[in-house]
Amino acid sequence: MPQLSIVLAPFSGGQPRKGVDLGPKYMLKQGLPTHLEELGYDVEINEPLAGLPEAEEDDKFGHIKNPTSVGDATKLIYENNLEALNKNSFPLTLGGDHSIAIGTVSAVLEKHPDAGLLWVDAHADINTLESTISGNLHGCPVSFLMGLNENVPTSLQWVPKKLRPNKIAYIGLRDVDPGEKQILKKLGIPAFSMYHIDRYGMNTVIEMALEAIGPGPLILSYDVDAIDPQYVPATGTPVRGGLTLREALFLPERLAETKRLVAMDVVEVNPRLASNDVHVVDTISAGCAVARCALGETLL
Ligand code: EXY
Ligand code: MN
Ligand code: MN
Ligand code: MN
Repeated sequence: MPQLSIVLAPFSGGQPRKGVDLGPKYMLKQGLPTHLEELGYDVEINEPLAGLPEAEEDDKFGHIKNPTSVGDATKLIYENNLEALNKNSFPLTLGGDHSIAIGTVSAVLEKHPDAGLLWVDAHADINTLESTISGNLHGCPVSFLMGLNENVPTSLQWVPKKLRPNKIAYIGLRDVDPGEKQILKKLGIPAFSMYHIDRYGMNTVIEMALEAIGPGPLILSYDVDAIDPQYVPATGTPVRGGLTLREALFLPERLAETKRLVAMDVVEVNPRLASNDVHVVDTISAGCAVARCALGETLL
């Protein structure tokens, strides 16, 4: 029986809005563990952040917010993901904000140095400590994974920096900061925006993204704000003009078919930002469906 570790990452310190830490609890309550068992997995639930104190508001590194708690939380998530991978279990990490991918992606690259990363998001999350205007670390995880920062706060110095620019591809981008555009261009990082999805269709975009990162195991880091806010309203940085629900689910369905996925994250679900119960249900259902599709659920 394939093993699956659901790694709970109720962490909100990478951005300012409370409630993104409730994501894992809501996704569990929707029945995700049972649904994954029904798909044939032997499921365990890990809570690496249990006991981690809440971020102190005055923790700053220049204008960068909460570097200590982001460093501490991501290290615990890294260790837990690596433990799962080492016992041949698939880590499905439920966020939390997207800063947690510093931990998950680092763990996979430790275990599988040849792994490629698909970053599904409205945002590129590749700001450096210099380029970030907001100072929110959920906008910066990729720069840490690639080692693009010179003066790294002590708490984040553990990050191995193993991600190469030719082993990541973005899908779904539509809100990229000018500084981030420069970095993407300079490093030649394959990035497929909503324009490319309209132009070529999701199926072809997936083929192009896989071609760009080459062979090897795959990590899927899925920010639910890639999906249009009409389907996923309860998220911290919604941007209109996103993926339809079918495009959003076809992507993980297609990746499951490749049998190359070794880990995934579902992040930025924030039930507290819903203006009514329907918004909560829509958002949580979409997040859970993304996970189930990546893990082999099919329509027929
Ligand atoms: N680029 C903006 C920033 O760096 O603050 C917005 C980032 C939003 C990040 C969300 C998680 O994808
Ligand atoms: Mn993101
Ligand atoms: Mn390998
Ligand atoms: Mn995003």
